[in-house]
Amino acid sequence: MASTETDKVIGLKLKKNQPSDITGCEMHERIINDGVTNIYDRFASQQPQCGFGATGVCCTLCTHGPCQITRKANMGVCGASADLMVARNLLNRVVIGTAANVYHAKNNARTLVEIGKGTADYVIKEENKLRSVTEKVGLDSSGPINEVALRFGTFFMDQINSNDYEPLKLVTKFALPQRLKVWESLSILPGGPGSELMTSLTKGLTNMDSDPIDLMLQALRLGIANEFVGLFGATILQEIIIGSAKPFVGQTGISIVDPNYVNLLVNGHQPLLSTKVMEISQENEFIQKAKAIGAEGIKFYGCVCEGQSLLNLGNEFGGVYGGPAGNLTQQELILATGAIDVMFFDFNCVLPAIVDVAKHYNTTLISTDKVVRQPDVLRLEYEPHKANEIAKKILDEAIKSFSQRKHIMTPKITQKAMAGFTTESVLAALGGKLDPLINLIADGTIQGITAIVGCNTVRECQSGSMTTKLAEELIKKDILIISAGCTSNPLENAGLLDPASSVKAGSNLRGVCESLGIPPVLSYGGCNDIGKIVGTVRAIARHLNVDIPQLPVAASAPEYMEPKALADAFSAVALGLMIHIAPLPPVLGSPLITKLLTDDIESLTGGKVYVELDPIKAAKGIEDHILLKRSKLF
Ligand code: XCC
Repeated sequence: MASTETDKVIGLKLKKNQPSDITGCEMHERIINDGVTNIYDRFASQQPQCGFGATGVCCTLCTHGPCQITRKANMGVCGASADLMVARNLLNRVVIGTAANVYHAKNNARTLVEIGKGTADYVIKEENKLRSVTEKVGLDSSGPINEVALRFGTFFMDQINSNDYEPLKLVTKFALPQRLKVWESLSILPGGPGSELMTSLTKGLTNMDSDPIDLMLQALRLGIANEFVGLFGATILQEIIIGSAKPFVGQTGISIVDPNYVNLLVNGHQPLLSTKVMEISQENEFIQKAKAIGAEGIKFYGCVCEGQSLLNLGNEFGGVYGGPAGNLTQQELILATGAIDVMFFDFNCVLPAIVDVAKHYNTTLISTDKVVRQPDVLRLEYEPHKANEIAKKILDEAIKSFSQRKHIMTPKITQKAMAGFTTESVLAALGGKLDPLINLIADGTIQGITAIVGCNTVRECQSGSMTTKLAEELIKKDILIISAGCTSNPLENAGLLDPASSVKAGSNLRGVCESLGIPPVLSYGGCNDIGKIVGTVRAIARHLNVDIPQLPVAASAPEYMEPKALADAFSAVALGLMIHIAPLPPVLGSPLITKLLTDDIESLTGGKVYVELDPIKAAKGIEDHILLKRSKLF
């Protein structure tokens, strides 16, 4: 996109309930004209929404309720205070988020075990990484690679299922020693997440745990398990099986959908199957089948986090991967091109309404994991030993669906994006050592690092605009951005993953980006890749021999939307990071919990939550935090 067009996107005057980018607006208009349901219009029809739910003071757990805290009732029927309701509601959401991330990790571990047994349709891509993590957890890393896979995969499964009274080895072996001490002193060093989740759910029962502080400490335990199993753990396993990210320049946006091809869209977070579909789509049998029905070939696109994860794998699949087409709020708009033949989903975030949208645009939907089922939607559910067979069936469905297309409309503006960063590739760009990055931070050329992560929301018409404005403000202040999750999508739409966007950065950061040929926003992939960002932060802390809270770094989830993001926020706070959050989390009904999370908790873990809905003010708050840390460290 030319810079004048990019400016138009950024400067676009937002009307209520519409996307924040030109292409999104074009497709939104189309979907409205077609009379098809969409997230923007549904958000409008939900207004005004419930203030009790929004501030966390509504309890629906028992038949005495629903109870709400009002001016005339400062307790529920059971006597639950606003503090208890807020804390319990929050813990229950952190439970759901952690469970989902651990479920994802478990699927990866199962695949590794089956590779070890020789029954999976996969081989090990990153042998060295597997041997190194196996050694790190104290297991024998020698011998045939399949035996190592079985050993580490079994160990990982056992970790998930271990008791909550035995400290999790994945934490004790990988965390910084300074962090372990903090967590031990607070008694929040977690055990196996399966068991921790059971304990948390039990605490969250009515008339069980009525200590709001204890409920929040439990949420921190889950946050730690979430990071080391659900985020870091899941991505390490994934890298071992399908390979690590490498810097790569691709195209992004809804317009990448090319109507001349048989088109598949994957939506979710678990790329083991989608990479298999891409691999098999290059076989002559499928290329010929596509050509026989008049298509030029087969193309593949990603939506939500998986789109970002796949972009990060680079050019692995011979050009089959067209790129990330959109975020959660755009999935209906992508189908509205009328040129998606199959959309398959392997995890969240697939909107229930997609079933109606897909009917209108003749897209075949397929669920590929048992946790994401929809009525009347075809199920071809992933199992490690059936991946080849399922991939072929998905491709056949797409070829069958191609001839049933009608109403095609593809917009024009695509965007160039450089992605594929990890600790390793950032180090490689700097000559293989951390010193150059540390020196740049120490001398103030880079003031600090902010991880902008998580979702996009249509709330208050943010839809990417909050994320983009925040990032633009921060890079002006010479703060380097690392992104992971759906946040990368609006940042791509705004051109901030294009190295040319370094002109928007402060002069010092701009100089670094131009000399290295990188953008001022480095994408690490999907939201599970947040674990890799933490890996980079840990490496910097280790190098400087300090603890994470001492570093000039911060996190932000500027458009957080759902429970996985809340679990990740508790991971960040436990790790000692300040995490900026918008929109308002459901805690304001409790002065105690609000103060705990935004203030008091800093004296316990070193981390805290910072809530600010204005992107300019949020950037200033993050800068102040980074400057304070700098003044103490250097
Ligand atoms: Fe869903 Fe990850 Fe959020 Fe995107 S970022 S809206 S969870 S897909 Ni996690």
